[in-house]
Amino acid sequence: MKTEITNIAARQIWDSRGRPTVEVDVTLAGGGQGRAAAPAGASRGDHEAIDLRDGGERFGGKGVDSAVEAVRTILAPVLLGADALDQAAIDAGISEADGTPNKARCGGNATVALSLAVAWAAAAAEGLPLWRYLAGDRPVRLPMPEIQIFGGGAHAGRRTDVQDFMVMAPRAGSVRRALEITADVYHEAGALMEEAGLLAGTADEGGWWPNFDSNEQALDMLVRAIDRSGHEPGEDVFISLDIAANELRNGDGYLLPLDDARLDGAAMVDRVVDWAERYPILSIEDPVGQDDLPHMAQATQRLGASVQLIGDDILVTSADRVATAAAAGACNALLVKVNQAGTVSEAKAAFDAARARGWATIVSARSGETEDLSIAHLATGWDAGQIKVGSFARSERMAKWNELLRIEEAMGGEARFAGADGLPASVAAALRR
Ligand code: 2PG
Ligand code: MG
Repeated sequence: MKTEITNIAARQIWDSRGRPTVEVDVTLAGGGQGRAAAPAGASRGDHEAIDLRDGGERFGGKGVDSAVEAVRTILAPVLLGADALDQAAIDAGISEADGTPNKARCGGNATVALSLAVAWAAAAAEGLPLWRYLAGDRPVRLPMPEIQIFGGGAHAGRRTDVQDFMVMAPRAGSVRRALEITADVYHEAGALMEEAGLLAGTADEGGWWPNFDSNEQALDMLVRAIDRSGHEPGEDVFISLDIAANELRNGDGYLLPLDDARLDGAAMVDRVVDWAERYPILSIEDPVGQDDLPHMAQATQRLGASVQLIGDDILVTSADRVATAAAAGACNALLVKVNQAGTVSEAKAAFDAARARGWATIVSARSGETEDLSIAHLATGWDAGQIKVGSFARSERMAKWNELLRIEEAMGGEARFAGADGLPASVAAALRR
């Protein structure tokens, strides 16, 4: 059998923050090869798969020798001889060999790199790009990018309480055009901040590291940057926020030091609704903490007709948590991070659970990344509709944007940009009105 796994190699490489991470190579009998590397989050939910780190003094405790060893001694023996085309069986084998609910034994960093490497090898054996292999015969769309302009929260020394200030261009018509528009806004925002003496460098995902005095100052400056770049805020370009409120939890409420505010859940929802009413905001991620379903439901009820409400830390790419949130009326979109689930199949199950409920789906990078291109292919091949990679600088980010350009080019006349159709149906309809 050409697609039988004959060799699995694992090694430590370095991620975009200069931290160790796991890379895996998979080789098949027919010569097909696949490679993938694990990303790493900084703002993490407690319910996501756990990365195995060595601890101790070396590399701040972040060494991955134990995770690399887990691939070699626990996971590889189970997968050698298996058929790479059967991703479901591969991932079931990985989960079984790990034996914990959150990949604590082998590490989500080990399992995700292996699971993705198998998918790449299978696609190579079929002579297909990964996105096409994943799509099969179904027509798929290019995802609409969500791109960070200012970084904050855990990605920029908590200089703003809100973690990601991003833009979306649902009417761009193509990835190519969406990236051109983003380039205009990104550079204009940098120039504006420099003029105002507020520019302090770039944050973990390549966005501008700001010296703002309030969260609203960031929103004001973003609107000005869109405007000055020659695009119309609320028409061509919209704002998307990742509040990452899990990081703001304080007792049973939320602390926003920049705004000198301590808010209970209801007041946090009020604050976000107020921003959505006063700024051209199309999407909000994690406005409350990972277990605050009641307030996520409130936010969804109040804003969901015209704003996308994404669950990240609250859903952690889990089909079960999607079901629970949906039953509570919380969220209308799922952020999909394969390493939160630990394997491609578990992430796909969460993705399918979200789509079955009419939700939108956004395939996402982590704040710690490598040159790995998997998410550009997953977002396209699964027809996710949206993708989030971080900002418009640093090659671990640009590698994904550039890969989408190549995919768009390869699709030729058949290329279709998801645009507004990638949003929840109510939000897309509101945009069309
Ligand atoms: C998020 C991600 C990406 P991290 O919160 O959505 O921005 O951050 O990878 O640090 O969890
Ligand atoms: Mg998030």
